[in-house]
Amino acid sequence: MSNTPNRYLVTAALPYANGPAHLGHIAGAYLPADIYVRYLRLMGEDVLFVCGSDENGAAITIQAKREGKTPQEIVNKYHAVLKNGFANLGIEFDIYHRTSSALHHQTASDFFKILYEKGVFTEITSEQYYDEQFNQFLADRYIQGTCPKCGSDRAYGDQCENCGSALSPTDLINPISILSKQPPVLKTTKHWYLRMDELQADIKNWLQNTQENEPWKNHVIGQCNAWFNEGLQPRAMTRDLDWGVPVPLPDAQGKVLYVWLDAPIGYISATKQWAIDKGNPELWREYWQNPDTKLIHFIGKDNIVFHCINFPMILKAHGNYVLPTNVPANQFLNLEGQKFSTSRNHAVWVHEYLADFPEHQDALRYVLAANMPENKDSDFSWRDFQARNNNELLAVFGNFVNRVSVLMQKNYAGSVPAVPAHILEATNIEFANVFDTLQAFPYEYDAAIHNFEFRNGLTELMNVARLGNKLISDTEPWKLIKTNPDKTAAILRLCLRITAYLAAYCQPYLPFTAIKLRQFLQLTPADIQNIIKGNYTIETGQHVEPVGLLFQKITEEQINQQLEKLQAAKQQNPDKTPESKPDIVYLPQKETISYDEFAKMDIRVGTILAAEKVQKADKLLKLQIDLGYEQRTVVSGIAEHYQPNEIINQKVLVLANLAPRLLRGIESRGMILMAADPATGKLLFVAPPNDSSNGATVA
Ligand code: B3M
Ligand code: ZN
Repeated sequence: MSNTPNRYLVTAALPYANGPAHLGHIAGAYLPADIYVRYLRLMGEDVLFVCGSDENGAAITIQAKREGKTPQEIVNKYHAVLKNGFANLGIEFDIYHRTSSALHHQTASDFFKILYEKGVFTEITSEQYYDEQFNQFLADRYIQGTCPKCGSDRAYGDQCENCGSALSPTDLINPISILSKQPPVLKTTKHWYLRMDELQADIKNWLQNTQENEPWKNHVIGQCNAWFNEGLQPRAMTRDLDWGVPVPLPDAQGKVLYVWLDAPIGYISATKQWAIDKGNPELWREYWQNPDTKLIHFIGKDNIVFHCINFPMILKAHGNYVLPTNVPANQFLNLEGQKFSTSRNHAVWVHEYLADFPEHQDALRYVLAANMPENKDSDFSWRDFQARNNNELLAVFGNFVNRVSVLMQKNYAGSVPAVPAHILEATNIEFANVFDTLQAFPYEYDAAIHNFEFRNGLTELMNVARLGNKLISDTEPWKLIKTNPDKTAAILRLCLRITAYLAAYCQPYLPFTAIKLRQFLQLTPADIQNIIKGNYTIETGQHVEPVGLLFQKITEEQINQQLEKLQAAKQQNPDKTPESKPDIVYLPQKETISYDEFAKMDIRVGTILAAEKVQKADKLLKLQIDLGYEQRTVVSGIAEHYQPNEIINQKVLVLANLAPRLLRGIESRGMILMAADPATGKLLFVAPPNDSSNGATVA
């Protein structure tokens, strides 16, 4: 709420144009970005919001093979689906660009050349899998084989989707090329690796300094620190592929830029295209090169290292670019208690939602914002969607506005009634709490949004609607008008004031509703500014239009249809389980103990705040655990099962009163409870629900 506008460049992760977007994507990056941007615009800040389709990489070429199309046909199709999906949900980018464009190719290519000249790459020749029938090197995703960790025979070269382990193609047992279905051969190939090891110290320093001015989310910093503690390694910035931005070097035939370099430069090329479209091609520099710009990246947690370490490293090495001010990454949204899965079609697709629930964009925005996975994974369920729409959005917000509209039409034919000054004053004094709340609300709302606490911001907004509902319920204007018409009129004016605040401030979350409210109160842009500045006045005789129903009830039938749809998808795409399951060996049960012996154990709910490998101990991780009443160090033998960065924010059960033990010179205070899977040997967290409080006792 400053007088001179700040300049913001806001980005949302570029989705791969190999499929449509689902609700997990929306809650993860696009909705929070849009709420943030809409609020900044409302506050008169200078803000540019860029995004686009990521149209390069192996994901696209695989999809093309699957659909029997060319990569260009695939990206054309899904670029349109993604773009329309966002637009129809009210996600308002200033530009939605694409990385198959000539401008992007040029920008990324030039960027690579400058980095190359600065000497930040090292050329490494290594052996990689090659398909002799198709005459091409195989991207990690093009190789399938048996997972060395769990035995699933459908693991990919980068990851086993059965057990979640991160893999390298050479880890796979019996690898097969998904192109020819033949075993690939190892062949040497040269790539350009970013010296992340050499650049680590510098970027770590930058990240620390940035924190001093602007706190970042704990889970984001935790993940970065886990990477730093492990030590960054050089990472290939090029790939053998025939689709994407060619490596602009003479000895690089058949090689393209890798996503880690190519995709974030897409933000820059999108900004350049926006500037060209504006008729001022150099304007992009204001956003990328003027040090006053605040650059904010909205992403999901799988892209944290990419945006917090890799991209800033590249920008810094290039020089003359701003670095991110904040990266408010979200965690993941689940669907009905399970991960979204594209391959199993366990998903709610944006375009299908919009077809099934036309005119219900704000209902979805509301529910996704209320459940946003800001600091931990959260869940979308159709029952919760129905309950929040019917019991909150409709029963609180919609009901209040509707009551005001009906009272205004019925009693005053839509014209703001006159009230004798002394009655107006007396009524305003009687309901001073309404003014107090309306005065405090913008500051709390502002703080929530600037802290990326969008759930809290929404609660603040709904509290304004609750305030209005309570005022009407307490005063019952439909009765009061018979005995005290002047006071009733004064109360209605107060209700209109509350509605005006809702009209202005619901815009970031509920933009479709905001349009209706502005029409209802006939608000001009100047009126909106006055509401924000706290000096909006309601004049006698001012006209209000009848407002139709803002929200519609979601029926049982609609919900059942959606649940059936999910169930049908599950039956068509059952979980892919390994064909040959290893024999299960159950450990014999231990000897019987008394209840008193059990009751001596103090088991508590905790959260892993930080994790790092213990030097020279393959099995051990050093964990920092928040137990609510205190934080402590626990050394746990899970290092062969989990990478430090994947367990930050994991909820755990801790045997809290275990006598301290010294492990590799570290005092370990307590023990994490793990389940050892009898089939795979994998250690799994015995995880309490995400909403359980740290320090809660277990018995
Ligand atoms: N499409 C990769 C991913 O989804 C990529 C993100 C680009 S953001 C610059 O993980
Ligand atoms: Zn596995």
